Amino acid sequence: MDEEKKIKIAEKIHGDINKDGEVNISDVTALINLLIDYQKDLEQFDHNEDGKIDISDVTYIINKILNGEDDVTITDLTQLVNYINKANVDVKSMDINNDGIANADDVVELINHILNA
Ligand SMILES: [Ca+2]
Ligand SMILES: [Ca+2]
Ligand SMILES: [Ca+2]
Repeated sequence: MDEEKKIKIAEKIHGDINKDGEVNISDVTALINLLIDYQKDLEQFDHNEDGKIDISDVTYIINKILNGEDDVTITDLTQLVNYINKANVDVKSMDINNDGIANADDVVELINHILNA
């Protein structure tokens, strides 16, 4: 396969996790490692438990604080906003099947792409 074609495939499935221009088994390993880290982030920051960390979690916490619920604090809000502002978490690059969520399904999707390539 020529280099251009490899890169085209990589772009098409967003599966080139380690950015070496090819989509292969090393990307599956890289994706799994990213997801393990991301899972820890989700446990801490996915307050509304929809599998994503985004502005809806900020709204969720603000509403809880306004309602006087005591299971979240301003500290939770600050940590969440700081997390969202960090540029190094790229759910899009992990979201192989484009459903907006990065999880084990995306690993399966990536493996299928590689097997069918
Ligand atoms: Ca790669
Ligand atoms: Ca969420
Ligand atoms: Ca996904």
